[in-house]
Amino acid sequence: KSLCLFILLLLIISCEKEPAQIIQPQIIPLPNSVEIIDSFFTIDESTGITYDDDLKVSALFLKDFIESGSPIHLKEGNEIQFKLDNNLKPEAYVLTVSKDGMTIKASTDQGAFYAVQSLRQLMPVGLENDTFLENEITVQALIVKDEPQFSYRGMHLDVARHMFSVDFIKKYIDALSMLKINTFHWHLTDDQGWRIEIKKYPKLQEVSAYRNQTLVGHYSDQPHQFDGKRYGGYYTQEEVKDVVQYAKARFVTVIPEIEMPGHAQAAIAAYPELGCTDEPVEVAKKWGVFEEIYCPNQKTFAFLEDVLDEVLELFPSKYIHIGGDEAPKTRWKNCAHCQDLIKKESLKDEHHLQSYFITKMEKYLNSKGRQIIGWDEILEGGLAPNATVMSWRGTSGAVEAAKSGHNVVMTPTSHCYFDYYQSENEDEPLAIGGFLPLEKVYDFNPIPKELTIEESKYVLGAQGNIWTEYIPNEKHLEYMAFPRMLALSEVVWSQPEHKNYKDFVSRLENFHLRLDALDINYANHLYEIEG
Ligand code: TNX
Repeated sequence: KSLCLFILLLLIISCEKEPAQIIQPQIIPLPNSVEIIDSFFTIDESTGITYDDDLKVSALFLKDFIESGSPIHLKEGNEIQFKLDNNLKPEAYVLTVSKDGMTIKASTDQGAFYAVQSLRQLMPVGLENDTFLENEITVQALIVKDEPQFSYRGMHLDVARHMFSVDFIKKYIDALSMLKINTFHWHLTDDQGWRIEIKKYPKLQEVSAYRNQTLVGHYSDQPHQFDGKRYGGYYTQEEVKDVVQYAKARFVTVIPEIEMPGHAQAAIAAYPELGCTDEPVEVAKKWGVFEEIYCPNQKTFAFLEDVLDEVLELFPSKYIHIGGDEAPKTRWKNCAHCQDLIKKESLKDEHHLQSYFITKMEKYLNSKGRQIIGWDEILEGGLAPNATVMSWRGTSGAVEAAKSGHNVVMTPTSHCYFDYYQSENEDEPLAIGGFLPLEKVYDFNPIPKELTIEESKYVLGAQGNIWTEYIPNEKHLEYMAFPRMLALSEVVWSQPEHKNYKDFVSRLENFHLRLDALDINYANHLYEIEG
C-alpha cells in the first residue's frame, strides 16, 4: 500500500515539474504589442512586491486581487516591482514577466492600473471569485507594451428611465475599469425621473424622483402597458460621493448629465414655474420626447445654477454634460416671454434661443472652471464657444464640430447604442428597436472619413450608450452591455491595424469564463464569422 502511495506521490511531483505549455495571452482590449517568452513566473508565498509610491493604488489593487482571490499572501520584496518611468505616456505601461519576476512600468498610477488589468487576464479566472485554491499562480512570461488609441473611452448609463442600485453602479464601474474604459457618463435626469438629491430643492426628491406607473411595452408601434405601481428613487449626495470615490480609485471619471432645456418634465412636475405654461404636469409615464421643456426665464436659470452648484461639489470632472437633445420648441413658440427674449437678444428663432440658453449655462460652468459637453443638437443655432459635442445622430454633427475646432465624442446610434437589438434571434428580449450586432460595434472607426488628419485630433474618443426604457433590471442591463462593451473597449483602446474580429471572438469566448466568475450576464450568441 505504502509503495503504491509512494509511486503516486512521485507521479504527482513529476507531473508538476512537467514544463508548462506556452499560453497565448487572451487580453481584451487587445494590447499594442505582446512578445511571448518561453518561460513562466510562479507567484507563491515567497513572492514579494514593492512599488514606487506614485504607483501605490495599482500595486495595492494587484496585491488585493491575488490575496482576496487565492490563499497566497505577498511579502515585501522585489519579485513584483512597480516602477515609475516618466518616458511613458500618461495611460501607457510596459509589463514584463520573466522567470524571476514581474515588472510594471508606467508614468502614472493609471498606466500601472492598466498593466494590472492586463496581468489579471493572464491569471486563472478563479481569482475573480475566490475559487482558486492552489498555492501557486503560474503567469506566462512575456513583454506587453501598451497604450490607448483614444483618451476618451466611455460608457453611459441612463438611470432615469430605470434606476439601478449603488452596488450595481459599482459593479458596472468595475467592469469598465477592467476594460480600460476611463469615463462613466451618468444620465441622472430625464422626463421620467430625477435621480440625484439636490438639497435646495426638496421637491425634486419628493415629486420628480417618482412616477406613478411603471411602463412597459414598445416605444411607438405597440401600446404602452402600465402595472399601476409607483416607480422611482434617487441617489443621495452621500451615495453619489461614494460612487465618485469608488470610480476614482479605478481611474474612471464620472461625468454627470443634467438635461436641459429638454427632457425636463420630471423637474417641471415638481416646480411648474420652470416651464413656460405654469400648468401642472406629471412626471412622464411614457417614453419619448415631451414638449414640457425649461422656459428660458430667470427662475429657470437660478434653479439650474443652484442645481449645478451642488452637482459641482459632488463631481470633480472637467466636463459637465448639459444634455441639449430633443427639445421641441412648441412651448417657446407660444410664450410671450420667449418671443420678447428672441427680439431683445436679436436671435433668429427658437433654435438660436436654445443656443443662447446653452451658452449662458456654459458661461456659468466655465466661470467655475468646468467645460460643457452636450448632445449634437447643441450645434443648432450656433455652438457655445467652448463646448464639446457628443455626436449621436450619425456623424455629421461631429464633422461640423471638429471642422470648427470643437472637441467631439462619438456615440452614433449606428454603432454605439447598446439598447438596440443585438441579434435576430426570435427570443431576443424586447428592445427599443434598431439593430446593432457585435461585429458592427467592433468594426466602428470613431474617426469620420470626412476629417483630415489635423481635424481628427478633435475626436477625443467614443462611448457606448445604454438607454434603459426597455431595460428594467440589472441582469437585463448586463445582457445588453455584454459583450458589446468588450468590442467597444477594443474600438477605443486598440490600434485599428491590429484589430481582427475573428481573433476578438476567440478571445471573447475565453473571456466568458471571467464574466461567469464575475457573475456578469452576457448575450452568448453564436457569432457567425465569414471566411
Ligand atoms: C434618444 S440619444 C435619446 C434618448 C432615448 C434614446 C433611445 C439621445 C440624446 N436622446 O432620450 O432614450 O434615443 O435610444
